[in-house]
Amino acid sequence: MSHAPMTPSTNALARVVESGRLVALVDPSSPARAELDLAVRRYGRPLQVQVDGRPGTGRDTFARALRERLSVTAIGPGEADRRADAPDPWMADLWMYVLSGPPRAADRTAIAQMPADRTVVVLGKADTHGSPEAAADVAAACAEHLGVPVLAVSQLLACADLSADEFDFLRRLAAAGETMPSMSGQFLTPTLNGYPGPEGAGPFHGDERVLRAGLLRRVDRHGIDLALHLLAADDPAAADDPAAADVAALNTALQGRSGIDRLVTSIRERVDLVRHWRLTELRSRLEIVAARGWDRDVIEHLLQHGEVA
Ligand SMILES: Nc1nc2c(ncn2[C@@H]2O[C@H](COP(=O)(O)OP(=O)(O)OP(=O)(O)O)[C@@H](O)[C@H]2O)c(=O)[nH]1
Ligand SMILES: [Mg+2]
Repeated sequence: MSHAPMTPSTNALARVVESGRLVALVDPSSPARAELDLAVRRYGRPLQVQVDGRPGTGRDTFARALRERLSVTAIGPGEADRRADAPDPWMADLWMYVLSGPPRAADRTAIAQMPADRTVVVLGKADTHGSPEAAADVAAACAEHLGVPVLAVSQLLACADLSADEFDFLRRLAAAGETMPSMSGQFLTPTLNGYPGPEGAGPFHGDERVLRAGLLRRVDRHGIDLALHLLAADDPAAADDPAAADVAALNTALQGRSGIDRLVTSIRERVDLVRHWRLTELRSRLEIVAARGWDRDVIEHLLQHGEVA
């Protein structure tokens, strides 16, 4: 989808609203004042991203990853109540479509209905493809099928927030030389009871099954595998990749391997488009205000000439 280039008057309108001068155009007692206030706040609201995809592809987790790692306002399909907190009405600026493998007919249909210039397609659950290289290959095949770029992201890893207890338990597993079994279910079997932990940490006495089930749910098999590698390979004294130093460092290391940061570029590339659509929205709001007759002259002049009469 293409869009009209910014006209000089739209550019000037942008300057007026972005410099905070829009509301001051009308008298504080004008009935238009509240409308302009609202229009300005909507224009300046944080970036809003809507996450879509087929059920089960990890859409809600993806939206959480965007919020927690990239600080954008994002909602997935299971989080409609979040819209209540958003400036009313919720309007997406960007769409992210989550695939979990090669696109199916339903994906193509859904993607075709989204605004092409503001839609970013991702291969989610990238960690389930065995290796980053394998995930990149699948993403490249998806991109070829769809004719748009597709980035591989592990949204669950991006949300990694292991607790101190989980960190301690993983450290003990790594010290005991345990690795992630090929069948996830086998990981649930306790092995550590009474096992003397790493140096200085006494024998283990927690609820191993609960910890193991929690880890699988929270970072899945690949996250556990990665954590065990980082904790086993890492020398806490080494300054270059101190993932084993503490739980915060491990969480940061896991998040850093999620690929979520690469979406920053995809978002930045679309910021001008978002600005364009927000100005279009602002214009139509102002047209409605002028049509009501409130401060009609000053607003119409602004819309036509992009400046104050
Ligand atoms: N391995 C892995 N699992 C993930 C990832 N993201 C989400 N999941 C899991 O996939 C399941 C579905 O995740 P949701 O985020 O609820 O996905 P959804 O698309 O909203 O799914 P529904 O609400 O069930 O339609 C959960 O068990 C998640 O833990 C990921 O990046 N990697
Ligand atoms: Mg969901």
